[in-house]
Amino acid sequence: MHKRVVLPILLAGLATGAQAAEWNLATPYGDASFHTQNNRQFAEDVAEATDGELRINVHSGGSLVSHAEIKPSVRRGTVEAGEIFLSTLSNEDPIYEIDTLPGVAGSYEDAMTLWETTRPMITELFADEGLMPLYAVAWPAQGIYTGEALEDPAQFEGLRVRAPNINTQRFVENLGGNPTETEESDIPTAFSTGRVDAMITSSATGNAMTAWDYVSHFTDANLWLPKNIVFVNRRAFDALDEATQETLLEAAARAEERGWQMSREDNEESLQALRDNGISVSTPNEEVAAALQEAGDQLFADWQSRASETALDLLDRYREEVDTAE
Ligand code: PCA
Repeated sequence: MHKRVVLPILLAGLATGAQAAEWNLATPYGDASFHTQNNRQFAEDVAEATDGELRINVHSGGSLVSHAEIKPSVRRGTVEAGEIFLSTLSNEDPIYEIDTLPGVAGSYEDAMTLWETTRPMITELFADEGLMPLYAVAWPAQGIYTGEALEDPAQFEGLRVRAPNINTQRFVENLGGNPTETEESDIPTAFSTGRVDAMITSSATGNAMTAWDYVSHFTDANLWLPKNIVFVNRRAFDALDEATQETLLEAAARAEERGWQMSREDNEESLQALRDNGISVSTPNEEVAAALQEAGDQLFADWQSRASETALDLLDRYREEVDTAE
């Protein structure tokens, strides 16, 4: 009885001669993150479109390797694919910080134009390391979570603020605060052990990390829309047959489009969830806005002094694009 079922499957495998591949994709973000959900959908799309020829296992929450180890592991090929917070690469090239600068891209449209403009340079830098970007997706705009209403910039004095990357840490310093870099998954511990009083992140992360357990106010300051990038080891990609490569890239393009849409929707849902759980959500008052502007200007000047000619040219090109689009 069994033979009738098994034999055709075996023959089908022999006929294509294909060797099914199984990849691991490591992400630092948890299952509650829309990025992780998008990655899982991407993996499902790939498995379905390739008839299981390429299966991608998504390992969430830093369970396979830690955030800092994801890119080195994918370079070595011990992990085939990974997702990271792009701006954590700022020590490699200031281009990676361009999406965490205030006053550059403060809407999804502009953030997408910024990605399209900088994608070729980032793709080249990744290629130099034997890596290939698959897609990048923006987080909702970054804002400030505090334990009290943020009404006076003097409140930043000595405030211990959790930040997700170096640039945000500098921003906090410019405001007079005391920054600590903390992984998203470590946010609850950072608050519960009293290491931080406040944090800069998105509505999405505030919601995923149940910010209401630690803070009471979210100042939706629309600072910037930083991105995650999903990438693959080039050798692993080259080892796939051409049809599978094509299918993978098509699924990646769809994941990018879907991801940006998910980000918009998550922002709305998360802002609502914050409110529903008792967090007061507001925009910065004039004094706070002025202080954020000043700290941002300083941050930008610092970036400009470090950025390469190519990065500065790309910023100019991006600005031209945005101006003509208006
Ligand atoms: N969430 C991630 C990165 C930016 C964001 O909105 C974090 O805070 O770590």
